[in-house]
Amino acid sequence: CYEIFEGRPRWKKRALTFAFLPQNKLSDNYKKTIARGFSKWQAVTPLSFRETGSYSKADIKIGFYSGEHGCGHAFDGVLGELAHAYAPPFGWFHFDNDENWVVHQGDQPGHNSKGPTMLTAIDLESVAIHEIGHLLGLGHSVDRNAIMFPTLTNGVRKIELQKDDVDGIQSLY
Ligand code: TQI
Ligand code: ZN
Repeated sequence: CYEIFEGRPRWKKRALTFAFLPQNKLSDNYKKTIARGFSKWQAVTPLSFRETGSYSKADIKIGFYSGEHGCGHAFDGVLGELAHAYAPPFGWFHFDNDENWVVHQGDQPGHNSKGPTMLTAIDLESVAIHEIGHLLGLGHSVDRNAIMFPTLTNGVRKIELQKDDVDGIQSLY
């Protein structure tokens, strides 16, 4: 079953904006993949998500960082922590830049920024959808199939919201 954060934090408005850290200069593939994650949650809630070019004004700020990056929670290099996101109303959405991120285009895994195929590939879309759940106020689920389950099976993409995720988010919004 799903869990919501203590105190039931949630967004008080329905139209939310997100923006990518300009210095990251992310490719369109990365941006589209993360945007697709937002649209999955948008489809099952009254919330709407729109990309804005104004990073400073965006409700949700998305960035890729290595190690210490000023949010009080350092990244740890390859594997371990992959990403983290804060409960409402923070909107901090951080990815560990040291991971071997993989973006799928259609059925094919796209190439990644790090090159060597020895590194464990981490599916950007799977992680993004999970983190957006946190951004919206969901904690972890004990339902193994749920997007909000706290483990990703190696190499398995998990990009469809399950009933448990939908029940969880609909209890909040
Ligand atoms: N990052 C952790 C996570 O998002 C951070 C975290 C730990 C956390 N405990 C939390 C966030 C409690 C909110 C509330 O779960 S992670 C997965 C997994 C991670 C893990 O990098 O370990 C995914 C990020 F385990 F589900 F696969 C994304 Cl999908
Ligand atoms: Zn999590």
